[in-house]
Amino acid sequence: NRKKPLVVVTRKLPERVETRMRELFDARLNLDDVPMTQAQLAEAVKTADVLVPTVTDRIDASVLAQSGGNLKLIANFGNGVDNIDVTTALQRGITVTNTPGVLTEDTADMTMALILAVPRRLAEGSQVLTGENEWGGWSPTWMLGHRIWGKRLGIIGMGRIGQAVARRARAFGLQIHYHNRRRVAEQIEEELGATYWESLDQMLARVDIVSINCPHTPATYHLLSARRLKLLRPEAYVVNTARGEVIDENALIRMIAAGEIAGAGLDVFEHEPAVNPRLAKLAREGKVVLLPHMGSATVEGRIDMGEKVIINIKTFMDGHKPPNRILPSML
Ligand code: 8YV
Repeated sequence: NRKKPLVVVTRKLPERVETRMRELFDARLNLDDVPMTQAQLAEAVKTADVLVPTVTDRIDASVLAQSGGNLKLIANFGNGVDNIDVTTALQRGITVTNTPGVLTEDTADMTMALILAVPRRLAEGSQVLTGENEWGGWSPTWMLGHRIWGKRLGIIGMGRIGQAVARRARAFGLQIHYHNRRRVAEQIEEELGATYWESLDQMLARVDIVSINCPHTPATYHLLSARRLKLLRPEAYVVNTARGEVIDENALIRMIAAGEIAGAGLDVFEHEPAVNPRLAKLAREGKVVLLPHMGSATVEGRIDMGEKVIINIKTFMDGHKPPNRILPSML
């Protein structure tokens, strides 16, 4: 009759997940769903055996410095682990896991939605009927967007989500180009009809739509820098469902406002939850479509993510290596 591990969960999770966690663990759940402060996080890691943070928790070196001998596992509720100082955690002997695989298709759907929404003026059209503007009736030259069929999509990051985006985009008649740290297997390239660009710069100069699908790491911070954004053609669109930090957001805003880039579909931002007010202005002008980090936000997906977290904790507590460990080579 082993003592149940003390598992601290920083945000409210789907009920089914919380019920299961209560059964299996000594679960401290955040039922109010108020984000924990840095001080509360530091307090939590002093006693917890396992911490379950989300994207809104910054588990940095100063929080980790407070961790007592108990904390052995950080089971992130989410795929991206840029909210956690993983290097410091590993140095302190703490295992870190994430929830890959279960949010791939949902995030790819949202990416595709943005790839369609911006060129086809979805938000603007809806605004005509729901906002203050009046619909004067159909006209042959009114509300014309741009076709995506036949255009070139450049995917940055050809992991699970990038490939799921490519499959969808291909079905919509887009030509698939990609840049990745490593070239993917030939069979996958063939299946996706994807062209690999070792040079991101060269790819950017040739594509009509760019989709960011890579993680945020020190190597990808501002990967779309002001210099690289300038390589895009003025007709190009940028879509980001990964992390805001991968794009120099100020440069993107400046260039869209100046007509040097056609527009953007953004689900993530550099300083979430704060969103640069200039983006809202561009949205009113129909140049950008903005979503509040909803890429993986489905009822089904959140339950699947919770189940992944539980499997990682259980496996770890049973003395085995959890399936979704973050290894130094992934950082
Ligand atoms: C989640 C995400 O909303 O998994 C990720 O990396 O960005 C989203 O799926 C968030 O991370 C939950 O913590």
